[in-house]
Amino acid sequence: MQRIFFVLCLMLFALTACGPTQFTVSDPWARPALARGTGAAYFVIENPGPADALIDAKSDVAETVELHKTVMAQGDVMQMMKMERIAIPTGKTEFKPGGSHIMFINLKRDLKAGDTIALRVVFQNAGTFDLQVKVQER
Ligand SMILES: [Cu+2]
Repeated sequence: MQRIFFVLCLMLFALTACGPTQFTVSDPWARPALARGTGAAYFVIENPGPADALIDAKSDVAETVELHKTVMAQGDVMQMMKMERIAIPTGKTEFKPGGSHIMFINLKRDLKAGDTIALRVVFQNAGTFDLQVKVQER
């Protein structure tokens, strides 16, 4: 009985699933920031396929661009960790403040609200995506 229920669920899911059928990276944005300081970029990933991983990020906007994850360290302190890769499971993954992000270190110029910055992100399976990151207050 349980098995039949499971199969029914799968069929229902297949009929009603309306997510994207291809890997997408959408809504790239960054907070305003100052030259020589740090900044961060965020976006939403929809991965309809098997687990993937973000493996690289590049931008001319900063001296250094890193993949960061935010973790809870000792004493409930939020700490950012540089990652070589960030796992992207099947489904929706949101890079956001307090979570995973692309870190800009030593910005070459101010990031002002209304600006757009170019950011290239590379995934192990899905490949390379060139993003136009909108600078905005959120
Ligand atoms: Cu960071």
